[in-house]
Amino acid sequence: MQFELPPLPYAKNALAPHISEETLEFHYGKHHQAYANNLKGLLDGKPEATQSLEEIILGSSGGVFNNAAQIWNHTFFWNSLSPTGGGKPTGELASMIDRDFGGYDQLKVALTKAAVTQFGSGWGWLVLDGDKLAVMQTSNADLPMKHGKKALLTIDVWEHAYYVDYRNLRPKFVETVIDKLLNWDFALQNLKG
Ligand code: MN3
Repeated sequence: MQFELPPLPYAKNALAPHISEETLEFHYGKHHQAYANNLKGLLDGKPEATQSLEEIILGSSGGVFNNAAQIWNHTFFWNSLSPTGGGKPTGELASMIDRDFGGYDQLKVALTKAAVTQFGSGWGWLVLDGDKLAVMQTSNADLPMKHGKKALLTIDVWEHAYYVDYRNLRPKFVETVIDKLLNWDFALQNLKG
Protein backbone atom coordinates (compact mmCIF):
# COMPACT_ATOMS: atom_id res chain seq x y z
CA MET A 1 0.00 0.00 0.00
CA GLN A 2 2.90 2.38 0.53
CA PHE A 3 3.36 2.35 -3.23
CA GLU A 4 -0.05 3.89 -3.90
CA LEU A 5 0.21 7.62 -4.47
CA PRO A 6 -1.77 9.72 -2.02
CA PRO A 7 -4.16 12.12 -3.76
CA LEU A 8 -2.83 15.64 -4.35
CA PRO A 9 -3.81 17.88 -1.41
CA TYR A 10 -5.48 20.34 -3.87
CA ALA A 11 -6.95 20.39 -7.37
CA LYS A 12 -4.50 20.14 -10.28
CA ASN A 13 -5.30 23.73 -11.30
CA ALA A 14 -5.11 25.13 -7.76
CA LEU A 15 -1.49 26.34 -7.95
CA ALA A 16 -1.95 28.24 -11.22
CA PRO A 17 -0.68 30.59 -12.48
CA HIS A 18 2.48 29.81 -10.46
CA ILE A 19 2.51 26.09 -11.33
CA SER A 20 0.18 25.11 -14.17
CA GLU A 21 -2.31 22.28 -14.37
CA GLU A 22 -0.23 20.89 -17.25
CA THR A 23 2.85 20.70 -15.00
CA LEU A 24 0.89 18.84 -12.32
CA GLU A 25 -0.63 16.49 -14.91
CA PHE A 26 2.89 15.42 -15.83
CA HIS A 27 4.78 15.90 -12.58
CA TYR A 28 2.23 14.14 -10.36
CA GLY A 29 0.39 12.05 -12.95
CA LYS A 30 3.45 10.77 -14.85
CA HIS A 31 6.71 11.31 -12.93
CA HIS A 32 5.48 10.63 -9.40
CA GLN A 33 3.32 7.75 -10.61
CA ALA A 34 6.28 6.23 -12.47
CA TYR A 35 8.38 6.09 -9.28
CA ALA A 36 5.53 4.23 -7.56
CA ASN A 37 5.14 1.82 -10.48
CA ASN A 38 8.90 1.23 -10.61
CA LEU A 39 9.18 0.48 -6.89
CA LYS A 40 6.25 -1.90 -7.02
CA GLY A 41 8.00 -3.78 -9.85
CA LEU A 42 11.38 -3.82 -8.07
CA LEU A 43 9.93 -5.15 -4.79
CA ASP A 44 7.36 -7.55 -6.21
CA GLY A 45 7.51 -10.72 -4.11
CA LYS A 46 10.38 -9.44 -1.93
CA PRO A 47 10.25 -9.13 1.88
CA GLU A 48 10.82 -5.35 1.70
CA ALA A 49 7.41 -5.03 0.03
CA THR A 50 5.83 -5.16 3.51
CA GLN A 51 8.10 -2.45 4.99
CA SER A 52 7.10 1.17 5.39
CA LEU A 53 8.38 3.62 2.80
CA GLU A 54 10.73 5.16 5.41
CA GLU A 55 12.16 1.74 6.30
CA ILE A 56 12.79 1.01 2.64
CA ILE A 57 14.47 4.41 2.13
CA LEU A 58 16.75 4.03 5.16
CA GLY A 59 17.66 0.42 4.35
CA SER A 60 18.23 0.52 0.59
CA SER A 61 20.52 1.86 -2.11
CA GLY A 62 20.53 1.91 -5.91
CA GLY A 63 17.28 1.66 -7.82
CA VAL A 64 15.12 0.69 -4.84
CA PHE A 65 16.38 3.71 -2.88
CA ASN A 66 16.00 6.08 -5.83
CA ASN A 67 12.39 5.15 -6.51
CA ALA A 68 11.34 4.89 -2.85
CA ALA A 69 12.95 8.24 -1.98
CA GLN A 70 11.38 9.92 -5.01
CA ILE A 71 7.93 8.70 -3.94
CA TRP A 72 8.53 10.21 -0.48
CA ASN A 73 10.12 13.42 -1.83
CA HIS A 74 7.25 14.14 -4.20
CA THR A 75 4.49 13.50 -1.64
CA PHE A 76 6.43 15.82 0.69
CA PHE A 77 6.80 18.43 -2.07
CA TRP A 78 3.04 18.53 -2.87
CA ASN A 79 2.39 19.14 0.82
CA SER A 80 5.11 21.81 0.92
CA LEU A 81 2.97 23.86 -1.50
CA SER A 82 -0.39 25.54 -0.93
CA PRO A 83 -2.60 27.78 -3.08
CA THR A 84 -2.68 30.15 -0.08
CA GLY A 85 0.99 29.75 0.85
CA GLY A 86 4.12 31.83 0.44
CA GLY A 87 5.67 34.76 2.25
CA LYS A 88 6.64 35.09 5.88
CA PRO A 89 5.52 32.59 8.49
CA THR A 90 4.34 33.76 11.90
CA GLY A 91 4.58 32.43 15.46
CA GLU A 92 7.13 29.84 16.53
CA LEU A 93 8.63 29.38 13.06
CA ALA A 94 9.15 33.12 12.70
CA SER A 95 10.99 33.21 16.05
CA MET A 96 13.18 30.26 15.05
CA ILE A 97 13.95 31.88 11.68
CA ASP A 98 15.00 35.07 13.45
CA ARG A 99 17.18 33.08 15.87
CA ASP A 100 18.83 30.75 13.32
CA PHE A 101 19.03 32.91 10.17
CA GLY A 102 18.80 36.46 11.52
CA GLY A 103 15.44 37.03 9.82
CA TYR A 104 13.10 35.91 7.05
CA ASP A 105 14.98 37.81 4.33
CA GLN A 106 18.19 35.94 5.19
CA LEU A 107 16.36 32.61 5.22
CA LYS A 108 14.95 33.42 1.78
CA VAL A 109 18.44 34.18 0.44
CA ALA A 110 19.85 30.95 1.90
CA LEU A 111 16.99 28.73 0.68
CA THR A 112 17.06 30.33 -2.77
CA LYS A 113 20.80 29.74 -3.01
CA ALA A 114 20.49 26.10 -1.95
CA ALA A 115 17.75 25.45 -4.53
CA VAL A 116 19.25 27.45 -7.40
CA THR A 117 22.87 26.27 -7.05
CA GLN A 118 22.03 22.55 -6.75
CA PHE A 119 23.97 21.34 -9.82
CA GLY A 120 21.71 19.20 -11.99
CA SER A 121 18.66 17.43 -10.59
CA GLY A 122 17.81 17.60 -6.92
CA TRP A 123 16.06 19.37 -4.10
CA GLY A 124 16.36 22.44 -1.86
CA TRP A 125 15.23 21.93 1.75
CA LEU A 126 14.42 23.67 4.99
CA VAL A 127 15.35 21.19 7.71
CA LEU A 128 15.64 20.79 11.43
CA ASP A 129 19.25 19.90 12.23
CA GLY A 130 19.35 19.01 15.92
CA ASP A 131 17.26 21.82 17.38
CA LYS A 132 18.17 24.42 14.75
CA LEU A 133 16.69 25.37 11.41
CA ALA A 134 19.02 24.98 8.42
CA VAL A 135 18.86 24.78 4.65
CA MET A 136 20.42 22.03 2.56
CA GLN A 137 20.53 20.82 -1.03
CA THR A 138 20.46 17.20 -2.16
CA SER A 139 21.17 15.56 -5.52
CA ASN A 140 18.81 13.33 -7.47
CA ALA A 141 16.69 11.32 -4.97
CA ASP A 142 18.79 12.03 -1.86
CA LEU A 143 16.90 13.43 1.13
CA PRO A 144 17.49 14.77 4.67
CA MET A 145 16.46 11.59 6.54
CA LYS A 146 19.52 9.82 5.05
CA HIS A 147 21.64 12.50 6.77
CA GLY A 148 19.93 12.42 10.17
CA LYS A 149 18.00 15.64 9.54
CA LYS A 150 14.28 16.28 9.63
CA ALA A 151 12.65 17.78 6.54
CA LEU A 152 10.32 20.74 7.10
CA LEU A 153 9.78 22.00 3.51
CA THR A 154 11.18 21.18 0.09
CA ILE A 155 11.46 22.62 -3.41
CA ASP A 156 11.89 20.21 -6.34
CA VAL A 157 14.48 21.61 -8.74
CA TRP A 158 14.55 18.78 -11.26
CA GLU A 159 13.92 20.35 -14.68
CA HIS A 160 10.56 18.54 -14.94
CA ALA A 161 9.37 20.67 -11.99
CA TYR A 162 9.66 23.96 -13.86
CA TYR A 163 10.40 23.53 -17.56
CA VAL A 164 6.78 23.69 -18.79
CA ASP A 165 6.07 26.94 -16.92
CA TYR A 166 9.47 28.61 -16.58
CA ARG A 167 11.61 26.96 -19.30
CA ASN A 168 15.24 27.31 -18.18
CA LEU A 169 14.52 29.94 -15.49
CA ARG A 170 15.03 27.90 -12.32
CA PRO A 171 15.68 31.06 -10.19
CA LYS A 172 12.28 32.52 -11.19
CA PHE A 173 10.54 29.24 -10.31
CA VAL A 174 12.27 29.08 -6.91
CA GLU A 175 11.45 32.72 -6.13
CA THR A 176 7.78 32.16 -7.07
CA VAL A 177 7.51 29.03 -4.92
CA ILE A 178 8.98 30.84 -1.90
CA ASP A 179 6.88 34.01 -2.38
CA LYS A 180 3.56 32.45 -3.40
CA LEU A 181 3.30 28.76 -2.49
CA LEU A 182 5.39 27.53 0.47
CA ASN A 183 3.08 25.93 3.03
CA TRP A 184 4.28 27.13 6.44
CA ASP A 185 1.44 25.28 8.20
CA PHE A 186 2.95 22.04 6.86
CA ALA A 187 6.41 23.13 8.05
CA LEU A 188 4.98 23.70 11.54
CA GLN A 189 3.30 20.25 11.53
CA ASN A 190 6.66 18.68 10.63
CA LEU A 191 8.43 20.69 13.32
CA LYS A 192 5.94 19.38 15.92
CA GLY A 193 5.61 15.87 14.51
MN1 MN3 B 1 9.98 15.96 -9.44
